[in-house]
Amino acid sequence: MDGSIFYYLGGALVLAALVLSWIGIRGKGGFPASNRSMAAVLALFGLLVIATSAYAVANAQEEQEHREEELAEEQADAAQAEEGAEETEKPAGGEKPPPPPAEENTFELTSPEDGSLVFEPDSLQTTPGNLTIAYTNPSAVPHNVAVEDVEQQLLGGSETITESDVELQVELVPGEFVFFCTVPGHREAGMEGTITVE
Ligand SMILES: [Cu+2]
Repeated sequence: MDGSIFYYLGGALVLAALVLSWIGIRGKGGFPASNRSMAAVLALFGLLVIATSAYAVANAQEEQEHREEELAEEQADAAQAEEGAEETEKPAGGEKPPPPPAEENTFELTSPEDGSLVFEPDSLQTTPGNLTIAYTNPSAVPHNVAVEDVEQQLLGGSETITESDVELQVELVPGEFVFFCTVPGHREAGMEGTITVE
């Protein structure tokens, strides 16, 4: 229902009261002028009051209904939110969540086919845990890969290969490490790189 009708009726009521007061104050011909006009004025007031009250009541009822609808909606929303929360909680309630990133990192490492004494890439940034170095040597020049820490303690080394690949696994803690080729002269020629573990 249009609430503005209520305001119009209210306004009309106020206006009528003001006009009557004004007529009364002017006092021309006495007030009320006659019984008939008195009855008409009273009837007009009564009509306005009744109409205003009726609209007020109707409005109130409508607002009540509206509020109930809103309340129902809110409750539905709340129920949905609770369901959502339950769903997100479920995995935690059941099996233990998987441990944080398996820390099973793989480092793909190669050397040039022409036998150049370099590793590609020559640096790696990784996280603590097990690191698999998958080394491919496509050249006929024998290479291997070994890893040592900053105190030159060897963590591990692969076999020496030509035209094939090999894997080396090392367990890394946070810090700096160096990977290199142990074939005499190769490391000195530049076959080494760094591993940063954070
Ligand atoms: Cu080498």
